[in-house]
Amino acid sequence: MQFPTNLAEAIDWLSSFGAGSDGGVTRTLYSKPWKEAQEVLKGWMETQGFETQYDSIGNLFGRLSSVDSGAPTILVGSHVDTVHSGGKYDGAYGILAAILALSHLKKKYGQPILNLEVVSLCEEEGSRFPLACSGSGIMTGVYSFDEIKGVMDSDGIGFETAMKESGFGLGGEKYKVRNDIHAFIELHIEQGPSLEKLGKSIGIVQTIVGQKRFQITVTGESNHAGTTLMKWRKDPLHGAVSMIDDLYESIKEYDENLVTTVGQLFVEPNVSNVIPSQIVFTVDARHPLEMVLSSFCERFTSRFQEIAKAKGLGIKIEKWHEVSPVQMDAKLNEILLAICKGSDVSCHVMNSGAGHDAQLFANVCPTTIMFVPSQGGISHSPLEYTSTADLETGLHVLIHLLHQLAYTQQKGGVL
Ligand code: HGY
Ligand code: MN
Ligand code: MN
Repeated sequence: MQFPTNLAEAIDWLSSFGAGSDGGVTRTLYSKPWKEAQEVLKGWMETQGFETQYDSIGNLFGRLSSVDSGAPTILVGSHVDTVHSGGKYDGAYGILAAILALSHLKKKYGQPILNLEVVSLCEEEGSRFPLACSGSGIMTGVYSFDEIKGVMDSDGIGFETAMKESGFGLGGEKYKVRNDIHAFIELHIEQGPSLEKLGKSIGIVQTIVGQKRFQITVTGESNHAGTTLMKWRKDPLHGAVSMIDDLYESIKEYDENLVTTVGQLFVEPNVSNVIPSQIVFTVDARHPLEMVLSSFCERFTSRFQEIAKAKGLGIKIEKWHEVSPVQMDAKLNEILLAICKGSDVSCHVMNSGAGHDAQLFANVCPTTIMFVPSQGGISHSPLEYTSTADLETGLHVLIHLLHQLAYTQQKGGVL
């Protein structure tokens, strides 16, 4: 296997695992391309002299041990899974840059004072199972394995079954939550237009917005499209359309930082001359303030109930993901700001509208995430693109940050 020697090569190399004919990348949790990607990342890390290992759910680690085995660990990385037909950079960039950064630091400075560890997190997107950030969530103890092991994908395959088929699995033992993480650092594409519009090279994230994701099931009476008068109908699609319209109308009463998306809509039986029996659609809502997010979600869920009642329809509202807004670590961000200033790298302090694994790590250790620009702000698409120059700037800042955290501090670290 020919491993990459630089970031641009690495991005193309990793994106070949799960590459689609539309130029997108699909690497869902425990799929074949997902496993191949983890395996080749493991191989590459080993050529760099890192000690590699998987944990029992498939998070992959590459460790550069400290001179002092009892030292705490600085963890750096991102997620290896993607959305369906996603881009080359979302998640992958953070893993690849971390490997190159540790390899550079090892070559230039030798063993660190604090342990340095790359992590390729198994799942963040929620693109196979109705759960997101399972890799970081289990690792940090925010999620318990028991609460997610039975979750099913759209083919009815359970999380634990898929995990074991992929060669992982809790042999009955409880997951050992990592409590040795001194700080978590994530380098990621912005997935939005701000840095490009402002002409800035680095985004320093202050707050990652909170998000709540729902699955809504509306049921009615399926019947013949020709013989059933409108007054006799209990049409769940008509109900769903009223609900979705109400959702997009009501959001106008809130500030522009509240966003909501209906990303999926399934019609049963999905036949043109049959009144549907059931509609399933998703709602994703996000805001930097928990209070606003909760009030919006309470409002739309009660409105959906009212609409269903008025139309004689059944409704089931399931919230399958929620994560609160989190602040990134002020001390880490102060160091980042100083590094950018010292290296004459333009930066912008901002919020993240996208969710990230950093949101989970922030529950257990000082955490920050920094961004590089996304061309046109496009992401979760084959058109996702970040220039090599911008990728390299992010890597440069990451190297400086990791050097400061793991090579220049006493055992107690800087935080
Ligand atoms: O959906 C998100 O916020 C992230 O890109 N998974
Ligand atoms: Mn991501
Ligand atoms: Mn993503």
